[in-house]
Amino acid sequence: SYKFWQTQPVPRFGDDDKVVEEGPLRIQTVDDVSKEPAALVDGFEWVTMDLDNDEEIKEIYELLNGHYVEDDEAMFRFNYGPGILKWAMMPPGWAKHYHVGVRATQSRKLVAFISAIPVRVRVRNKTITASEVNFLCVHKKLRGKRLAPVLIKEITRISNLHEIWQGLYTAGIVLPKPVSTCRYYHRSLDWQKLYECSFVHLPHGSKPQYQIRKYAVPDRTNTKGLREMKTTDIDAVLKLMDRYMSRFDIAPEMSKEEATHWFTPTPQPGQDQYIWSYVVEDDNKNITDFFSFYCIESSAINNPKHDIIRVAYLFYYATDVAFKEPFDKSALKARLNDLVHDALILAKLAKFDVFNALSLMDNGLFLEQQKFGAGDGQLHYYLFNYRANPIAGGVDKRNQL
Ligand code: YNC
Ligand code: MG
Repeated sequence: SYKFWQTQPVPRFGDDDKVVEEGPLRIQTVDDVSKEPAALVDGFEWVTMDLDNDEEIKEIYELLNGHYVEDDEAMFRFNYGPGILKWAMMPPGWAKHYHVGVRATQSRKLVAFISAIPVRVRVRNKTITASEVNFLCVHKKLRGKRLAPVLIKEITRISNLHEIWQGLYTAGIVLPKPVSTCRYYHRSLDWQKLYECSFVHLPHGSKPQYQIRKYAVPDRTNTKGLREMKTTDIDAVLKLMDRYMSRFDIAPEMSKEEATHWFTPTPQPGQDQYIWSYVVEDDNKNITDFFSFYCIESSAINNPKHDIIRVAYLFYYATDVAFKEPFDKSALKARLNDLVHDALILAKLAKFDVFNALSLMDNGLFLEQQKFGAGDGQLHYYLFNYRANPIAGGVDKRNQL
């Protein structure tokens, strides 16, 4: 098996025990890279998608809305709106050539897509430039025809032509070979609606009103000095985040422009909000804490009562409590619980139905106390053309889950 992946520069299963020297698996130069895309089967052609063109972003939106990631029981499918798609695929450094589509030659219909963004990511003590690949999607009628490997090779070729030799990606399926694996956790905010969507079940011996009460949250936040983040906070937030993230084995390295994009995007007229960012400012005007979450709606497939659920995803966060010397795990735990509790309140006020988080960073310190429940989904993290030792659940070494 893995007929395609076994031909690619990725680690194999089986050589788990020995500690390896981390670095690229294959070294190439631009001269080794084909200047033309591989031919597609008859009747299909490569296109570059223009996300600034309203028609073309709509085509990508419609392909993904109908054919992108579903849960195992096909009850929900991601429904990224045009606004969040542009946010995700057009950060600083984005380029049109990383928005790769396949069209049917006759009908002009968009039938497949793959994208990448350039990122800097630190893996332990080394920082690499990588293509972060996302939104790989093949129309349901073209599944199982080995089109996905062709798309992956094309985004690799284009990255290589621009002297990017490493890749970073996540998937729900197991491929050779995850560098880290996380679990999804869900915290109900509108239990009744989630129940009507079969997203949650009534625990044996419970009653709906007990569940509703269990997940109720206050209607105002608690943390003194908590306020919405502004673009003028970026320097302080970046400094706080850099220091906080240095505690983990894998972390992004963001420029000021990237942090501005990811945390305080410029809203486009008429577009719904999809990112929420907050800071805590103390009496001396220092930014001591930061957290953010973003919105991806999911379509409730074939549900008679509800069309979509609004899902908040915990994004980055940081707190200076982590820098206390000596390290005080219980103080960090208390602070993170306060912050995430406020995040839940803010998400509820913003009409979210559920709040998601992964088993990474310091999330193990608050998931249980904040009434998150383990989901059945896993998220595997992969590096392309980079050999690295496994990273335990993305969790701080001093602070295992
Ligand atoms: C997947 N998600 O194993 P083998 S995540 C990678 N990521 O190859 P076919 C995948 N590979 O096993 P289909 C994959 N899913 O023979 C399948 N594969 O070695 C592998 N779903 O190809 C699979 N989006 O075309 C097998 O399969 C081969 O028609 C089979 O198409 C697959 O965006 C897919 O889940 C996923 O749209 C497109 O099922 C289709 O089934 C679909 O016969 C719903 O393909 C949507 C969905 C995936 C979301 C994502 C990240 C993708 C990362 C791709 C890898 C990037 C590598 C780095 C490149 C840059 C490097 C530089 C520099
Ligand atoms: Mg296919």
